[in-house]
Amino acid sequence: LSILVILVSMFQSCSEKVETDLTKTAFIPKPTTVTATGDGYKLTNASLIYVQEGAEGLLGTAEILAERIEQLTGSSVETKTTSSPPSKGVYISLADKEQLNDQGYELKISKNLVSIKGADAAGCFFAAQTLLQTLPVEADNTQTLYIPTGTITDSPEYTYRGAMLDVARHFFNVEEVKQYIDFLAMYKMNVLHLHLTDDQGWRIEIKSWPKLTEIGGQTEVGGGKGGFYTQEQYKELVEYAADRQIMIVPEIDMPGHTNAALASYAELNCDGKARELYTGTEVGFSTFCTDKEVTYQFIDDVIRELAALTPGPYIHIGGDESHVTAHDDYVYFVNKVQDIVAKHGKKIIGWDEIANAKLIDDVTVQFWADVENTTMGVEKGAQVLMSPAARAYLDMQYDSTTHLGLHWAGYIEVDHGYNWDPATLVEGISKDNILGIEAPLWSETVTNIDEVEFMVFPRLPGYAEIGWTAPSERNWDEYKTRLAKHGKRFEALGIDYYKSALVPWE
Ligand code: TNX
Repeated sequence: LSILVILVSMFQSCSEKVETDLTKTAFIPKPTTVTATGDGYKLTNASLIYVQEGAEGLLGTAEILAERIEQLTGSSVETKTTSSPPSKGVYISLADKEQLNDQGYELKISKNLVSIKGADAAGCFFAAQTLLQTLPVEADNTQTLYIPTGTITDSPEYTYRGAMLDVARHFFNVEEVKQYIDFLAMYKMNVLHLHLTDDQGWRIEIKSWPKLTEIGGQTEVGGGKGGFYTQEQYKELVEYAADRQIMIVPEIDMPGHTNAALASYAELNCDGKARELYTGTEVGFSTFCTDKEVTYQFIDDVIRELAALTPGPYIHIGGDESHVTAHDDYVYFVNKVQDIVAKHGKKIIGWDEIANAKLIDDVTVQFWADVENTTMGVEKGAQVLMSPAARAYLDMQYDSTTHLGLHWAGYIEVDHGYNWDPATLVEGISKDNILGIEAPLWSETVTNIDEVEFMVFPRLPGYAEIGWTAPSERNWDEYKTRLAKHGKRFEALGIDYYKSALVPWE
């Protein structure tokens, strides 16, 4: 009998995957500190996830965590509030004020208890994402899963860590945008910038100007049928994102990139004639009429309705590539639009060209191409959002063989996308000037979520790490070994990624 017991226990220890060194986990973004204590927390003990009483706002995080653990273990996980810290299970609570940096957390995994302490709700959610990265990507229900014990303390380098999705050139529906939000959430990104309007399409319902979507929403690049979000659908996206600690920054691009609006309403054109819908990929040929009063009535209505749908502080006014707007008209226009946005209680973000205008307080200039514009913006008191096209554009091809994407700003292999520091990239722009980082995905060549995945993965985790982890803690040779371990994660999630030869995929 004792031989049988020994055999059975040997068999069990083989089938149980016991990794007890927390420092071996391939976290992306890399946390500030990780200390291992060499033991294992049995995941099936996570049958209860507790949330500190009075902090019910954390229940959403508990539920997202519970769902994932249920998928892995096959057994159900209950979430509930408690007035005192439990001795077993998972416990999510808020740290005392000033104990942790904003969005920061402490994650303590001991033999019986996993404790998440966040500086705020965002910190708790990010800690849960870290915890999820300690779990295997797939498991069959017979396995006993252990989480290596230890402590992680963590907080981000930049408060704003985002990605943009261009839903104007090609339309992406609510389900697809939710998938994009999930991608950001996995890597602790906290902003989704939606490029809602362009020459090829107007994608957000504006009740006071219904033809924007009735006409302007009806097509896309290549002549497909386009689409738009009703205000109800848009609210659903805002909420889905907020549950994952992501704010949506909506963009109405103007005065250029406006053909879809100019096709919908004749009066927005200087000659009073409606334009034809446009399904090509040229840029810089359209402009609102900057000296007509109706233009500003229109913008006031659009911004009013959009501000009402936007709990976050920002509205993006575009402002790029207005090649057919005279310089003085452009400056006059951007000045007026800033006042309209401010009147509706929102702060302004615009592409770096807007630095040519006067710039009111609290404006953020999004650096994409022009250093001179950007430094002029800083001199005028603006903050900078770093989206250098040659480093951070998700629509740039990886190399000359990439079947999607563009290369006007160069090729961006995975190492090139990762290997830069926002605070030292541009002379005259330092960390104090920088709000954060954003990786834009323009969609002239990208038509569906599989193609989105191919352009976004595996570069997105790198941009997330640039935004989160101090530059002194980052280097490509070490990063690529962690990224390599995420390939299986992508596969398990059905993500179609670019298998860069520079990454030693496992
Ligand atoms: C430039 S980046 C644009 C977009 C294009 C993109 C393609 C910027 C502010 N404007 O209109 O989609 O290049 O890479």
